[in-house]
Amino acid sequence: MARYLITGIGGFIGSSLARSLLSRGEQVRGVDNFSTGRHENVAEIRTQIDFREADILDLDAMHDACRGVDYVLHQAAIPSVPKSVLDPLGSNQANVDGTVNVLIAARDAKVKRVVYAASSSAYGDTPTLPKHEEMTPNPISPYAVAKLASEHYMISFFRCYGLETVSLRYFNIFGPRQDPSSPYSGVLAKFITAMLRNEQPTIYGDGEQSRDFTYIDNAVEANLLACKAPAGEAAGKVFNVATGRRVTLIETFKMLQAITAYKGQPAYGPERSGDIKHSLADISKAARHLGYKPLVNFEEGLQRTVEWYRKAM
Ligand code: UD2
Repeated sequence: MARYLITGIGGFIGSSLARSLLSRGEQVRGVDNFSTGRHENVAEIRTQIDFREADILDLDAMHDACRGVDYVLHQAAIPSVPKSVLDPLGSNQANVDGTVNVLIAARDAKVKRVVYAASSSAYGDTPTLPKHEEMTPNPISPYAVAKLASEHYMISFFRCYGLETVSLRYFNIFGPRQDPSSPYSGVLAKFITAMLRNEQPTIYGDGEQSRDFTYIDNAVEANLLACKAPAGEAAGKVFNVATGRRVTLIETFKMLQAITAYKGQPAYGPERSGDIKHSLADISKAARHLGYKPLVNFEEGLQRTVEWYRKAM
């Protein structure tokens, strides 16, 4: 049995990681400041975890949190491209300064490995598809820059201090517990909940933008593999975590119409600043080094997610 620290355990990805680890008999400690995480996400598992309400910007709290920990899964962040365009400083503090704190605390506590929630946004709008890890990053939004900067810090801490770090570039993760309530929420959480309430979802731009939407179970699996892979395969490296298939927003809307029986049409709004057009991953590096392959495809993931919101709403 190993002890895991999950930063951002109140978030949708952090709380999913916690549930999965608990079901495997692992020990879970978690921190969250509930700036974007939610109490409801951890309420059910609250008695099974060592939970500390803390901000990753608080270095002392991170030192405490890392004590006696084997693996850190660093998920805490202020996500959202448009939010970072409005507040680049806030994005940088949470997404860069916060990461450096977590790394310092993990280094000092002699943690075995830190796995980081990096982002596909690092690639930016490069025309080459699929995106692979050897491409030169081209971040557009402040959020993308911050996520990429933290990846570099991960690598730096491996090179300078020998702390084993792995960055997982998540490609639009979705699934149960993703918060649909903020204007900055992920598109699938917003579309699904709107359509189940018979409300009109809004497409920003022409709807032809595409994403490699990745169901949460695939991201959880990638984290577990990233902890256990031999250091020679994983440490100091960056991996795409995705499915290797992209769908447009219009296609996605139609698929959701079939699942939810929503009869209306989407509204259209202006394209978002900082948005990128197409996103598709090459997942062969993660397959080669981590043994990663997607467990749940997009259609199945959509079905499961709609089912979950149907019950939760
Ligand atoms: C980026 C990253 C993703 C993750 C996420 C965290 C890319 C390709 N992906 O997601 O990996 O780090 O940031 O926030 O950079 N949209 C609508 N209607 C809505 C909401 C969104 O049309 O109500 C559009 C939006 O303009 C975009 C697409 O849907 O074209 C996906 O938006 P998103 O906010 O779900 O995620 P995205 O791609 O910015």
